[in-house]
Amino acid sequence: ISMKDEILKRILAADGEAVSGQELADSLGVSRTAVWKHMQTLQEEGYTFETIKKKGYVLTGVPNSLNPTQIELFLKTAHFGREIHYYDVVDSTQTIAHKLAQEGAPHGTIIIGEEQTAGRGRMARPWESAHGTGIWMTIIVRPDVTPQQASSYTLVVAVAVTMAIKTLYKHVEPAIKWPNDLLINGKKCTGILTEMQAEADLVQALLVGIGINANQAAADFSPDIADIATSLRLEAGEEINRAALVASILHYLEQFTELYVKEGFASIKTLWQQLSCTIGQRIEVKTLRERFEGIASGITDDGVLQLTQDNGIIRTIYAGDIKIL
Ligand code: BTX
Repeated sequence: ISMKDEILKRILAADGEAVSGQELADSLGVSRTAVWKHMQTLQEEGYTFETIKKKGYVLTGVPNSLNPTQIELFLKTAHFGREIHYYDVVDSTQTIAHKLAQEGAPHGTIIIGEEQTAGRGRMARPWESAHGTGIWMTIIVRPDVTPQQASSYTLVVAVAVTMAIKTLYKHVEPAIKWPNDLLINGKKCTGILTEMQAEADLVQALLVGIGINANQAAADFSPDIADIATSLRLEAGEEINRAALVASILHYLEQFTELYVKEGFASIKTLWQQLSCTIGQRIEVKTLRERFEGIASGITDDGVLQLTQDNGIIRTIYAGDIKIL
C-alpha cells in the first residue's frame, strides 16, 4: 500500500473527525510537505477535504469512481474481488462474466461497469444502469454444490447485500422481497440475477449479477420505474461511497458463501427470515403459467417459498414474481 493510500485510509477511518497533518506526518515518518502533496494528489483523484484550522483534514467527498484501486482500499476478502475487470461502458456485466468464466476466471472474480447499455433482469427484462450512478457488478462464484442446491444462492446474496447496506448506513432499512429484490420503504433499490454454468451434477460457475441504485436522484429514473425504484442516496440522505459498499458486499458474501457451501441454506435461513419483508404477508404469486394468492407462510431449508392459500392448501413456489398485497 502506497503512502498516499495509507493517508487516505487513516482519514477514512477517522469517520468524519478531523485528522491533523502534523500527526499524519509524525506517525508515518514523513514531512508535512509530503503529506500535503499526497493530499493534492487525492484531490486530483476526486477526494474533497475541508481543512479545519488547528485540527486538520476532514473528508467531505469521495470520487465517483469504482476503479479497482478505490475498491481495493476497502477490501478485506481472501478471494472475492481479488481479480477485478473494470469497464466504463459495457452491454451487460453478465455477458462478460459468462465469457470470462468459460475461460477459467477464478472464484471471486468481479466484473464492474460504470454503465450498462443492455443491463438485464430475469426473463430478459431490462435493468436500468445509468452511468456512474449505481453498482452494476457480476461476481463469478465457483461453489462446491449441485445445480439443485445452487438455486437458493440468490437468497444468500440478498442477505449479504442487506447486511452490507445496514452496516454502512445504519438508518436505512432494506428488506428482502423473495426471491431477488431489496426494497427500502417499499421501493426497489437492488435486484439480483443469478445465472449458472453447469454440467449434469456439477456447478462450473454461478454468475451473480447485482444491480444497486446508489446515487441516483429521483429525476434520474425513467418514467417506467420512477414510481417503483429508489436509490440508497435518496433513502440515506447522503452521497454513497460505492467502492466501500462493493468491498463490504464482497466481505459478507465471501463469509456467507463459505457457510452455505459447508452447511447449506439452512444455516442462513434464520437471518434471511429476519431481513425479509415477505414472510407473514399476504402476497400474489405469478409463475410462468399460474397465479396464486395467499399468505407467505414460510421458507424451507432449500429456500423454497411456502404459500398458504385461503383454502388451507400449502403450495411450494420454486420461482416466480411476488407482489405484497
Ligand atoms: P427483475 O427481473 O426482478 O427486475 C427487473 C424489473 O425491475 C424491470 O422490469 C423494471 O420494472 C425494474 N427495474 C429496471 N431497472 C431498475 C432499476 N435500476 N431500479 C429498480 N427497478 C428497476 C432484477 O431483475 C435483477 C437485476 C440484475 C441487474 C444486474 S446489474 C449487473 C448485472 N448485469 C446485468 O445485466 N444484470 C445484472
